Amino acid sequence: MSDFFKGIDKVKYEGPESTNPLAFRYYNPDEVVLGKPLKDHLRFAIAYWHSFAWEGGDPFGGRTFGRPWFEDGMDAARLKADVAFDLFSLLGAPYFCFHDADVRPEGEIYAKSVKRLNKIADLFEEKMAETGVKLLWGTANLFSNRRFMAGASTNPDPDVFAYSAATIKANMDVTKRLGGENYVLWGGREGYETLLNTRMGQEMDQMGRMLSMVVDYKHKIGFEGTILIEPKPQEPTKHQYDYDVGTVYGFLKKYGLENDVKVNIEVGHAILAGHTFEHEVALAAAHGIFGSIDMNRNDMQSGWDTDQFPNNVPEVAMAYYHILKAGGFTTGGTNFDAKLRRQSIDPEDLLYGHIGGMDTCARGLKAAAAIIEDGSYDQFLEDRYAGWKGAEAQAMLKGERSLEDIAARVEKDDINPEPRSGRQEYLENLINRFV
Ligand code: XUL
Ligand code: CO
Repeated sequence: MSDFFKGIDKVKYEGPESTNPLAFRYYNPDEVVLGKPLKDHLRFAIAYWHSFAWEGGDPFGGRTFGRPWFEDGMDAARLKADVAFDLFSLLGAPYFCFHDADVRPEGEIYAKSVKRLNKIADLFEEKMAETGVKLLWGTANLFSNRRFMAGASTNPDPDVFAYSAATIKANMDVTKRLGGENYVLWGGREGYETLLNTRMGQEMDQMGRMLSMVVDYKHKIGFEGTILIEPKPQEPTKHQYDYDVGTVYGFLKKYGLENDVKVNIEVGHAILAGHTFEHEVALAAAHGIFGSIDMNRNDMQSGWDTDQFPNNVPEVAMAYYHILKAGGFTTGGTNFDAKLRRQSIDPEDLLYGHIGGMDTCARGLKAAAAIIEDGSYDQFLEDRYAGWKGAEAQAMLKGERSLEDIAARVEKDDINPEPRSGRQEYLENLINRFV
């Protein structure tokens, strides 16, 4: 244990009446909901980048956080790992997630970066064995270094494509070695700033090729985790190819990867794409590509990705409802892709952020479970679509009827549909009983 969190004890569940700011009021990891402990439903993960690598800068000013590991070099990286595992343990978070660039200093050449990554992975192996904390997913940072400014797999320079492929390979190797349950690809620079200098079709083919190689390599090394794409419409590039779940699904279909790749859906990215978070979750479930979530919230007044900790129960409850209806997480989980505000400079702020986020998610999940247990919402949907159970409706759906067949029946039976209320306000009130 490092002394960064000196004086702070392991966070415990104390119940809704507790006034202790360093206790959980709703997240009781062992509480059984719908037959499963909360910790196994939620599968919380802490993101290394926001909590340990981010320095508190904004476009108008630099670092605000004072952290003893904010220097270059492997000693600093080791100290950062010590503190990271301290936080995971204090919070009782079962998982963590990282990019290569979060955990090791970059080397002057590729081989050196990989060597350093593997050194830190050795340390992670020890710490994971000691603490029982597991890896939800690993990923490569293919967006911060200036070599990636025009894209990673979508770069006009094939050497950048090659460098990216090599970097992904190294990160998949490390993720497999650490027993990671997923491998994530977020294409921060996979898009363009101006069409004037961009061949979109060619760039998409490059991206399709890279993803196909990732899937081949996964099978080759026997990585049992899930490959996940994380959609986002823009930021940093103006147009990103992985815009949203629907766009990613079309991309996967085009390159024949829809059975090998799923999605990691982030709250703030859904909002940026003009959707609700639950829309993205429900659509992924409908396509059979739901994988995992990056939990956070956006500031509704700003048009960018603010990555704040979630604190709005209704906002997360319906997302967990759709996750539960889809059968819950398998290899996925709830990763806090959330960072402190830049004035929150103290070690305990890292705990407040995560405690609030974990409590919000626990309340959301419990509300979702209560909606399911109550059953009246599900019954409403059942009734609304009940007509489709009829023999003729099934025949239409199964392709056993042509347009002419249907037209003949409509004419013969004098079919004249009577509109029925969609009951939106009734449903909003119904859901409000639980959230
Ligand atoms: C960026 C973002 C990333 C991914 C991993 O908006 O969400 O942190 O989650 O690369
Ligand atoms: Co994310």
